[in-house]
Amino acid sequence: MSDEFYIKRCLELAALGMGNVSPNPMVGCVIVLNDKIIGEGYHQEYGKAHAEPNAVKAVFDQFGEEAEAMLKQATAYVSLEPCAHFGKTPPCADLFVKHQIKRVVIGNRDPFSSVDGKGIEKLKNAGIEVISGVLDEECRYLNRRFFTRIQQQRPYIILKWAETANGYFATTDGHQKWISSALAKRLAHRWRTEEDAILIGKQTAIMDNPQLTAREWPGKNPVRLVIDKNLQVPISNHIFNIAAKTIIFNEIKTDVVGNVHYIQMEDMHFYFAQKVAFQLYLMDIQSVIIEGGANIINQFLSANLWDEARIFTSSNSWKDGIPSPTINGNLKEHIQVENDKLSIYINDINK
Ligand code: AOF
Ligand code: ZN
Repeated sequence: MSDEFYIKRCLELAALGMGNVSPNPMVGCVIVLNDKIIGEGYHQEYGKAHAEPNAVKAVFDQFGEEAEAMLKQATAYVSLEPCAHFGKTPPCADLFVKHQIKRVVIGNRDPFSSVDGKGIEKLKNAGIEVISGVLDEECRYLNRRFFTRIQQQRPYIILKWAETANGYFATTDGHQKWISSALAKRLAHRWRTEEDAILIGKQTAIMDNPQLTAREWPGKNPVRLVIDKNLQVPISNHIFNIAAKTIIFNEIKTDVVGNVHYIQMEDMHFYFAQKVAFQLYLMDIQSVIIEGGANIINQFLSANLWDEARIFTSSNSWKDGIPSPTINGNLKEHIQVENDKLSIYINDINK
């Protein structure tokens, strides 16, 4: 099988870590001898073992004493450059050197400054044959959140909204009948499990009283972020319940009350989107899905601070309403989700 074939397998394994490894990247590793996979591993949880030690362990678990000799003849495939630093775990490049792996094939070079080529260098210095850049684009796409944080000092930003067939913006309040075809709602909840945080404005928090949890999909709830300059959202609203951590960006106070964190910001209206994005970066929030309202979404759009837009369009038309935001990106996918059409746009200008 080709190098691409095994890197693809690494990507499948890596994706199993989705939702559990942020702000680390998702990484998969496959160890191959004589065109047979002898061990597989992936980075399963933030702070725990990286993909490579898990794969090496799998070889030892299966082959016991023979493993050592097998590794000396094997190729290790990794979707991201093996790390070179002592972080929460020892360097993965050292592990390959220790076992004298014959050849290492890599997807992306790791842009993280403690690694960034140093892992490859360690391997090469030890006489290991190294190939990198295999399926570079696919690997990068899987870790687009990680790359955005490291290279742009901001989280990966996904805009999500629903609109009517004739272009009116629909929130999830009283009008939610049409957008929440059961499947669209489950999909939206799945998306929530995949991101670190979910963001809404005061208006949406007050009018819709949403929970912002991922009730209809197994996985973790994102951190709830609410923009509420003057602290006007009533404390009885769902966003203050204990289902998830909540952060309120405001101009009044910095404080922690149970699971609710208040973060004071100055002059929020100036460079609003930039300030919020940078604050999230400082808090190690690597990705955010913005679910409204139109005003918040328009601010991120006009600052060109967005990476993906996921838009449900219903088959219904309204007589009037708030015009939905206009999007200037590349259409990546068009999917029919029951009665709704889902369009996914990618912002190529930021790449
Ligand atoms: C790898 N294999 O599976 C992953 C890597 O804090 P630590 O020790 O977990 O290190 C985190 C950094 O290591 C992270 O920013 C990224 O550069 C790299 N992640 N490297 O060799 C892996 N997850
Ligand atoms: Zn590592």
